[in-house]
Amino acid sequence: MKFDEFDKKMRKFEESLDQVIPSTSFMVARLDGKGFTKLTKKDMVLEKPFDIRFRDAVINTIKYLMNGYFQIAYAYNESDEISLLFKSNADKFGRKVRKYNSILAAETSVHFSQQIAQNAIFDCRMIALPDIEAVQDYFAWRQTDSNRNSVLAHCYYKLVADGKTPQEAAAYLRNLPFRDKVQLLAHFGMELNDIPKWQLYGSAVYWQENIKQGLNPATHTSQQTLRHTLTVNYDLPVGEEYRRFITRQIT
Ligand SMILES: Nc1nc2c(ncn2[C@@H]2O[C@H](COP(=O)(O)OP(=O)(O)OP(=O)(O)O)[C@@H](O)[C@H]2O)c(=O)[nH]1
Ligand SMILES: [Mg+2]
Repeated sequence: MKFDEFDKKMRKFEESLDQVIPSTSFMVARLDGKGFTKLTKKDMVLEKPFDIRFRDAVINTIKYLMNGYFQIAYAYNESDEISLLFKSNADKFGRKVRKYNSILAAETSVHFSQQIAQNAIFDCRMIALPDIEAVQDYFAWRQTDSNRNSVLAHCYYKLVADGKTPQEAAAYLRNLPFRDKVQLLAHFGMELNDIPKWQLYGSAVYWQENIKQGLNPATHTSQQTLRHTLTVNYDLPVGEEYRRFITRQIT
């Protein structure tokens, strides 16, 4: 068989699972740390349930991704997961799912590992969302997940500090409704207002436009330039306000 024919034959197998996200859809990637329960408990010395150094390592990784060649408009972090909303006109890698999944997982794993000085792995899944409402739903969903997980984690560590074994604490909380978990925290003297907002509702990184006063070297006159800089928000709005906020991040 001639090489050209051979190449064509083999490429067909290689491309049979290729998917491309249509330009009419919004593109989101969700990265999640693999086995971070063990990593954060056994391999790192961290405050429980939340540690600001862990959060900052994730935020620094997000900034690295956003400053790179990916066309990212908005990033959201809760626990060991990162959601990235790409700019509507993002066209890198022909919007091929396998490229985004593999390169984002690799970039995130390498950069985060450097931040914490040990090996950590992230997986990645690409998600195609049909319209702005679905984008709002997606981020509202992750924020609600953050809220539930955060309250659960605080309850768990309060129960363990109170003398329950990890198994007993997990079993006690398994089917406990959210409002009862909030009451349990109150029983231990912790109100929701006492918990930092970033632990309850996650953190976000996005672009902001700033006007910078500078000197035009050619004319020696002062001039204003528009700069896009990354901003980190640890005090995100919630509910309907968060949905409106998300809509403003779509570019
Ligand atoms: N101590 C501590 N643990 C954290 C922090 N942030 C995240 N984690 C832990 O990271 C884990 C993330 O949860 P999951 O993603 O569901 O669990 P996982 O072990 O990574 O499992 P897979 O994602 O399925 O591989 C939880 O056990 C959290 O307690 C932190 O700031 N401090
Ligand atoms: Mg994980």
